Amino acid sequence: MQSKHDQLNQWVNEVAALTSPAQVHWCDGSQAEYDQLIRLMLDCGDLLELNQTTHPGCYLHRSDPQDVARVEHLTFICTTEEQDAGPNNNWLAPADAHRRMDELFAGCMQGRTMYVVPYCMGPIDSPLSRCGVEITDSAYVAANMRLMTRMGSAALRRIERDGVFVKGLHSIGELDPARRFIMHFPQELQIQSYGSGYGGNALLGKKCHALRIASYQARQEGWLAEHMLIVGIENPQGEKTYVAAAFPSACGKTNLAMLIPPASYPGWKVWTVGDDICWLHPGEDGRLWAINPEAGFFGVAPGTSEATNPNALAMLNKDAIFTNVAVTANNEPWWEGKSDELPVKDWQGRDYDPANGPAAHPNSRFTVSIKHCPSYSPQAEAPSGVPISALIFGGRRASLVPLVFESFDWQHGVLVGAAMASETTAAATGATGIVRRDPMAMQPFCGYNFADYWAHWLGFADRLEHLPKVFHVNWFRKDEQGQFMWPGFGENMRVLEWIIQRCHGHSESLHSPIGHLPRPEDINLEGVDIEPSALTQLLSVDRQSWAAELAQIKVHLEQFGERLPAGLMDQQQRIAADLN
Ligand code: SAT
Ligand code: MN
Repeated sequence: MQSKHDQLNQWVNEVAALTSPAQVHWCDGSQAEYDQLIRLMLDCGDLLELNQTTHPGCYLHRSDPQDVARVEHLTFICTTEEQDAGPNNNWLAPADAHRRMDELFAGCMQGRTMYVVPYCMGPIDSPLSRCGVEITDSAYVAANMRLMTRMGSAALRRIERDGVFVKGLHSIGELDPARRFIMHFPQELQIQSYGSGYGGNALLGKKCHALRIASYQARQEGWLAEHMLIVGIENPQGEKTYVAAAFPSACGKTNLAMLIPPASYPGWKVWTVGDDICWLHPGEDGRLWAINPEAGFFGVAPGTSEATNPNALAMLNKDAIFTNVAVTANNEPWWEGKSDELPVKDWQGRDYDPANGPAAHPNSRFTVSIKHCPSYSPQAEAPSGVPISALIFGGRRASLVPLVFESFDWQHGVLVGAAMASETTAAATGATGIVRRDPMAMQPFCGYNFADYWAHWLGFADRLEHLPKVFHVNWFRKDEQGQFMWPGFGENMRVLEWIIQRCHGHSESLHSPIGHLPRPEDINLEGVDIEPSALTQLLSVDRQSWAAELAQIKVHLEQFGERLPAGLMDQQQRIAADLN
């Protein structure tokens, strides 16, 4: 097959000439094709069948043990000018990167099938959506792309109509960490990824396209591509308020996206529009409108349970691909925190032995269509998206950062996002639990210089008549005994309620140098077991520690030198002065 798009055909031919596959398959996105991909992977052992009675259509993939997370040190932004990539990215000159990648790709698909995967990020007929084509030699990637994106014929028709598309070339290569690179060429709308089959490195529609390339495009075109979940929160009167929230990887975005309000919130409901990526566009009405470019979830499995996220558990009983989870004697998927039962095989297929560490890899994942989610919002298909009333930033901070605060205005809100920090997690290779700055949860994903990115954010103040309010939350405060002070999960509804009230202009707050905080009595504690003293602590601002934090924020901002927009340092100085 060929397309009606000459440039696409030509590129596919060039890639085939470079990589020498045994055959080329253009994906149409049909169920029959998906079934065929699954059959193929079952036959070669890339997939294992899970219990088809309790989990019909569910399969397990065990990845190479050296290929289980994103590799930030091997991920590059290749712009002509190094300064355009900024201190926040690894950089290579485009010509050097191409030379290196061409060497790796030469002949790498011999004996393999080359899949041509057209996909659309966003509702297929939304003007806000963008398309791409991923060429890959991995059936696992092709199958996961069908769950994660609008993949196949409809996307190809749109590409033929639009003309433009992002070119993504991927090969698992030898799965050798020493021969692994994830390269982005934003000026060429191109991605090249070699040597990894893992989600964020290999499903190129996700972080590579929908964040790194899209953030670059968004700056040129006047919108934002963000690492945010999107939810609609419905009150008992049936009014829905949409919010988008940015948290680093593996910090609970999926859980918040499908939250079930506690029993003391009758009539409230949370609708899931997206759990990871959000494209924000200024609307003609002066509000900010959001679409979820994805069509599925690539969620962290460990910790997902009936208590923490019943909606997620309910959607994982059919048609899901699990990666690096453990299995029970009954051949069901299992991970730490799921149940008291013990697994029989760990994520590497060994007999389970606690001496080998966790049974499921800490970054084990599930892939499933968003439509399987019980709280799925049909607005996820709305071509114009949903109007956003609040943007929420959050990180994992064991100390210092209050449960919730609100910024004074947009400029302050941008500083709050730019100053975000969080403990590292297993979603990327490297040490976990170390606090690092992760501005807007985009540290691994912004496709250009953060200084320019913040300037772009600040610019929305002049372009939007109705700016969303900006909040910061922290579900992860710990006490002296190392215990979480806030119950989190469904109980986060109590914080969302205050946020919504603030958006609708009817809630009190306390002024502090770092922002508006709720008074303890503004957070509804009915039906939850929290000591009032703990809440007071969660809502307090320790001036001395915050002064030290502001000093660190200054150092963080100074890295960006001349390019840093003045407004951010003004905000830093104002807060630092207020704290004294
Ligand atoms: O691996 S992904 O990048 O797709 C998930 C994440 O780390 O957020
Ligand atoms: Mn993510």
